[in-house]
Amino acid sequence: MAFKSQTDRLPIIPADAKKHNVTCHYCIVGCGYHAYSWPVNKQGGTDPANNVFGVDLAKQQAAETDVWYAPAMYNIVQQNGEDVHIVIKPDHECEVNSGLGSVRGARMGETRFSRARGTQQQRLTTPMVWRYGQMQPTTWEDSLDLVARVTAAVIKKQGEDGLFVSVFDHGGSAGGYENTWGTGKLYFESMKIKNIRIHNRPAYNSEVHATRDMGVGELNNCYEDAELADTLVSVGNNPLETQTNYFLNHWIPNLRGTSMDKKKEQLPDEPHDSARIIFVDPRRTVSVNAAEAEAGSDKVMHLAINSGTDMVLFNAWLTYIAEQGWTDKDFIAKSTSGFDDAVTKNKTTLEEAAEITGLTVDQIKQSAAWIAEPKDGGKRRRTMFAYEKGLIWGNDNYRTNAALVNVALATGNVGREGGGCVRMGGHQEGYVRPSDAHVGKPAPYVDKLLIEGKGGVHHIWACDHYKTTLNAHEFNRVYKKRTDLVKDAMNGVPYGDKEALVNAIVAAIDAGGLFSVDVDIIPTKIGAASHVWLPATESGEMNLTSMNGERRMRLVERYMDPPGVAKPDCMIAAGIAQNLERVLREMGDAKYADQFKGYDWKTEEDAFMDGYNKNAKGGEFVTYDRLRAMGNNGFQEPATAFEGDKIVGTKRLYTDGKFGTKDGKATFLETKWRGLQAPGKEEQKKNNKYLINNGRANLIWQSAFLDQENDFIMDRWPYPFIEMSPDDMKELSLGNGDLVEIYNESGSTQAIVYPTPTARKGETFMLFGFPTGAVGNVINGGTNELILPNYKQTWGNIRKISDAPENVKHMTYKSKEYSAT
Ligand SMILES: Nc1nc2c(c(=O)[nH]1)N[C@H]1C(S)=C(S)[C@@H](COP(=O)(O)OP(=O)(O)OC[C@H]3O[C@@H](n4cnc5c(=O)[nH]c(N)nc54)[C@H](O)[C@@H]3O)O[C@H]1N2
Ligand SMILES: Nc1nc2c(c(=O)[nH]1)N[C@H]1C(S)=C(S)[C@@H](COP(=O)(O)OP(=O)(O)OC[C@H]3O[C@@H](n4cnc5c(=O)[nH]c(N)nc54)[C@H](O)[C@@H]3O)O[C@H]1N2
Ligand code: SF4
Ligand SMILES: [Mo]
Repeated sequence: MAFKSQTDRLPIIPADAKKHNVTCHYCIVGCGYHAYSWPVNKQGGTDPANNVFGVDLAKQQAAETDVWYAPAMYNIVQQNGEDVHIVIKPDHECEVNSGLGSVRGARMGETRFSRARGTQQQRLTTPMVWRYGQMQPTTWEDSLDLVARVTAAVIKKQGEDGLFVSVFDHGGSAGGYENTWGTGKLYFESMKIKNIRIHNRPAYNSEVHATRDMGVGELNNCYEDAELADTLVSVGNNPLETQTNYFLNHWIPNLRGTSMDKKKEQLPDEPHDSARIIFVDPRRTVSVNAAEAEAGSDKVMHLAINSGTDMVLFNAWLTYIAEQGWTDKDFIAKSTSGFDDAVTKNKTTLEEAAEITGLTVDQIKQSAAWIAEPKDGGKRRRTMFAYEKGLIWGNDNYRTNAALVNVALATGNVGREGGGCVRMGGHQEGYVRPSDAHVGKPAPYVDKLLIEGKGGVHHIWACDHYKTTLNAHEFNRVYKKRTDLVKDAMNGVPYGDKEALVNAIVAAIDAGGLFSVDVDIIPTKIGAASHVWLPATESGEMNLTSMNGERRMRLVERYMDPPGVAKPDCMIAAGIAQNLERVLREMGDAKYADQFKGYDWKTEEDAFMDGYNKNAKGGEFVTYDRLRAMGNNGFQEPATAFEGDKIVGTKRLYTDGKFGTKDGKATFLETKWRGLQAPGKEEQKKNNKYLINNGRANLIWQSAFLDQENDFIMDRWPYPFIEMSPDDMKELSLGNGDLVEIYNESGSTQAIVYPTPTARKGETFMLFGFPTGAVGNVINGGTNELILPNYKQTWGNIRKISDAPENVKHMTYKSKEYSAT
């Protein structure tokens, strides 16, 4: 039987409970929540005067009531050392989610650290160092001293290029403006670190260079545009599962026709209908299913292209739309450059495109018409283009990204209501750092350098490459070997003799070793190789700011104590800087030591003021107090003024037709098809039978770092799934839930088989980044010229390891789809 929490009743929130603003820190959407907390020895009552809702809870509430919360939203945490009840429930007044939760965000309560209720006991409560042959708890003073001594010794020997860094660049938790600034100041201002990579890719670069080079920032519209569009185009993106409440609260109303009043009111001079939607994805996702169920299948097109061939489709759209005269000529003339050239150079016939993408000529024609054919009366169609990891981690990222932006620009759909050409996004954003210009372009391929034995120290901030990088099998093998060299050396000297210890570490590094420092909230897979763990706080255990996919900035107020002595990442960065300053001074290098001044922040708010307030565009208008007052609706960046008692924001970008290039004109780019571009992909495809497409599932957040300790999730997914067609299963004699190995020339990994009738033969889909099986092991090291990984185009073979393991036998293997009736 499936897991049940067996909670009979929950305490009622009393009328005088504390109420904090919370933005869900999981995905880009950034849904508004409130955290209610009150002393553990107190409860509210059903009488209107005795509960926070002010209603009679003894009566049955209406179906759509706001007056409820689930066991998953509840916990007992600490505030200033005292136990308090906490309920973290969706905010109905937040424009982003209008009270919706998701199967991730609505579990924020039960995934908090609680000694009283035993949840998330995996959280790190104290720094840990490798000592006497194992990780041992210690103090901040001791651990940071070791980090600083080894880091300084390596920099003295190898220069700053000997320090390798892996670090988040996002908002939400593990990030936020406070923490990107703290780490950015350390590595880009005090130092000029070049061998640095971002959490999700092996170099320090943009995921979407092309659109930026064209002058079009990737988050240029607002969520309301999805309610105003005539046509939605979703490329390589599964929004029901990955941007859930954006899809449910802003796309579905348009597909159902319930945003029609809004359309008529805001855009009165043109005809309106409910939206049509086009999905470009080699696999049928549950988003396609949901769109069909809600809009009717005549309004939904699923273009199931051959993996990695998006660019050809987009070039064919551009060619055909230009031929039909459906372009926005005024906009092209006034606000862009290079249109004619791009149309000539990217010319792709419908037949050519059909051949390469596997679509029919009719599908390509019809989708182009849905995108660009004028509406009745000749008004231009409003089309919103949204893309995410199927494009970003797809074949030939730069050109494919550019080819899509070409279509959006040609049809005049950037900077207008119901338009936009945008990333759907992953985490929230929260980037403010000193310039990274010294890193260069292309940026160093950090993983490759580590595998080649380069670097002496590695600082890791909130990433778990063992689960989430490419070429992971080889990376893990070498990383373990190199860090083991240092562990063995540390085992040979007494920890208390600091000088002997550092000398032994440095000697091991000289012999090919690597010293590893992991800043995380839990012990991770890569952390098993590390020598120091530094415990960080999560969102809610500190004050944290970030913005969502429509640039909506909010403050999450600290609503609970962090576990043990965990600190915000920005304060840990400050601690590393201060210790480096001290150690360098002791070493007699006063000049270099001086570069590590300026970290005397007392709180994360000080880091915010030093970073965002001074450095972000419009940052001078933004303070914690002002953000707090703006509540869960916040404002949309960039801020342009502070008027009355409100921060004034920017709803959409580029409404004036001026873009982010030198001459203000958006630039069309040449995007010629060149097959599977990343080195090794064509061979891999030739040599292996199955496409190992991979990505996300609704229930699981990222590498399951919190989910792995959640009974509900582990009951459903003790192993990663691999979706396979019943035909493929039959050929390999596989039953539901059988444990299989996925293998190729780059490595191997494991998953359980999930029968999927809609999967095409030979095309599988595996959950990414899971603790009990990581797809990264079979992804080869090939990237594009700018060092962007190509996780999605992966091919492997599959063999059975065993019948379904005991802990998956209870699982359902029903279709993940639902029907409208
Ligand atoms: N095969 C394949 N690989 C992929 C992808 C794919 O689609 N397919 N997608 C890529 C993408 S888009 C992403 S974003 C990456 C994700 O890759 P990672 O960033 O490596 O994975 P996460 O699970 O997000 O883990 C982040 C770590 O941060 C820790 N953490 C959480 N909050 C905090 C905090 O506040 N402070 C600190 N210091 N630590 C914290 C967690 O415990 C966890 O160990 O994977 C990439 N890899
Ligand atoms: N539930 C949940 N939500 C999340 C996350 C999570 O871990 N769990 N993570 C967040 C993060 S960090 C990110 S980056 C986003 C990612 O959000 P998405 O990009 O929506 O998610 P993915 O599942 O990685 O990939 C999306 C789709 O790309 C398709 N795809 C594969 N190959 C191709 C191709 O060649 N062409 C096209 N057009 N499509 C292709 C896959 O079939 C898949 O359906 O999700 C965010 N939201
Ligand atoms: S959709 Fe994203 S931001 Fe909203 S509750 Fe779910 S995980 Fe959180
Ligand atoms: Mo991501």
